[in-house]
Amino acid sequence: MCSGPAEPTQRLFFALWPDTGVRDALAGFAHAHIHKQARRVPDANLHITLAFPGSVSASVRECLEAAAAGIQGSPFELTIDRVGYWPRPRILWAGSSHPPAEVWSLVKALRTALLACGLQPEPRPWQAHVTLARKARHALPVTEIDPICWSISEFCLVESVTNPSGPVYRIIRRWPLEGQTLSMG
Ligand code: 2AM
Repeated sequence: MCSGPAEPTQRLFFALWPDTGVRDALAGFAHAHIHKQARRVPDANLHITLAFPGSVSASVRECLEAAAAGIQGSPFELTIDRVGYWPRPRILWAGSSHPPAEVWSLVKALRTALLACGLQPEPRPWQAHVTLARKARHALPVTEIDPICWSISEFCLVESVTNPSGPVYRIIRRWPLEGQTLSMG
């Protein structure tokens, strides 16, 4: 049996995108502390991934967008106060020692959205991190950093396009966290 032409797909992920102040603080730390041998993530690409659908068709994207639009959440603050190193992927990252309950709820809701759209969420437990550099040879000498306070009032769906010069991320939709509460009675 012949198969038809492959359906076009987009590589997508849900993320928290930093505002200019947070991005500059993260980039400032990375520029000051990360050796040039490591491949620093371009400033414009810094983010926290919440869930990773990967390559999906237009109909799955529609399903994900509809599910995301139904997620209710309140704005919250996330403090970036630590850095770490994962030796296997050779990644240097910045993260939060105490991710607030709201971000866990958001991640859980997005995992449910992925499942509802027929996708398998990442089996590894989610870790609140911003990848700062790849191909890093070793950890940084510090594990704590001056806290960067990140006020979060939306999450977004991002497309990742791999160019010869590296990945380019494009925010394709944003959903506000409006703090809606159900009225009782
Ligand atoms: P990383 O920063 O930890 O590498 C775009 O590729 C974003 O999606 C990156 O932030 C990347 O996380 C994340 N990502 C890539 N592949 C992934 C996977 N298989 N599971 C979860 N997140 C992934």
